[in-house]
Amino acid sequence: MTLHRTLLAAALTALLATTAAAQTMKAADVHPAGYPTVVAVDAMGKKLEAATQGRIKFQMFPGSVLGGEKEMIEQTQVGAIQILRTSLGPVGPVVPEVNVFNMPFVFRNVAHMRAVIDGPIGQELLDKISASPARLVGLAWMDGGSRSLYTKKPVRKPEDLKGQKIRMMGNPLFVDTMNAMGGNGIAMGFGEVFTAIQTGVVDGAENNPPSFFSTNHHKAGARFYTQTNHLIIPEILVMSKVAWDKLSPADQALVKKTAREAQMEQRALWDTAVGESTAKLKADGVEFIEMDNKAFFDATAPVRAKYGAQFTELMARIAAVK
Ligand code: BDP
Repeated sequence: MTLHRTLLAAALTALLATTAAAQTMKAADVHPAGYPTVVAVDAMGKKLEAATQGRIKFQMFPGSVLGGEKEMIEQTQVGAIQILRTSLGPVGPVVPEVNVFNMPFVFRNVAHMRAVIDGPIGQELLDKISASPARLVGLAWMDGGSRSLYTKKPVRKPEDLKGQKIRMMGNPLFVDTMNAMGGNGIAMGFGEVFTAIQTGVVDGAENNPPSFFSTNHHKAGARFYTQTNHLIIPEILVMSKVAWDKLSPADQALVKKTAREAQMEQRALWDTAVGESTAKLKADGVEFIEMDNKAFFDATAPVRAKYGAQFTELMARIAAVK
């Protein structure tokens, strides 16, 4: 009897140990299969599966099948999604400290943004996310390039945006940015923008070339792409704190290492995607309007003053990064 009990207890403990160690990680992205972020995170999943002999199983859910970005962030916070690739934009409302990267013209160009995210400031922000009450663990950065404005009517200066409704990501900072740029910012989920442009609910939106092209927003009627480069927002790979806490320290280190490799892999894929999507947009008849964006930079100074007041020191450090 006692022996039976002991054996049973041992068997139970062993069973519990394996259940605790085995994990299926659901990874999510608004972008479709083949998009640089999805390809890089998929590769990360394969590495995790191989390195753990299948103890960690990885399943990718691309194309917003698990919801819009705001909903996916919420699902990650509660542990229904384990790994999420998201723009940093909609993370701002849950971790306000990240808004320093979400400000208009905070980075001089994409190279500057990369130097910042690859360095100590980038790591500090990942750590701030992990330490915040948001129940997210910051794993790595990804590249979201530079966002510019696309509209049905040509825009060359802030005055041309008067009365135009422009879709922005869900964060009051972006609505303020568009209002300062001369238009009317409307917060809306990524998946609703095509119909909104087509039906005239909005007159345009803003994004980087790969997203502009992959969503076909030019086919919904946005034919003019004004090179404002007003937002250079890094994207981020986060893990649910719920899932993170279930990993052994060794697995946590493995997740961090493969995430960091995914960051660099995505960057190479990204540069190719920017070139290809730019060429395809042009071939489809989209007019790229090159102009001096200083008027938009100047117009957004009050937004940097308002949101940047809490980040003065950090912004000076960002500006000092070569
Ligand atoms: C894309 C980002 C994606 C955002 C989307 C948007 O990669 O994460 O959801 O913009 O505008 O560039 O919502």
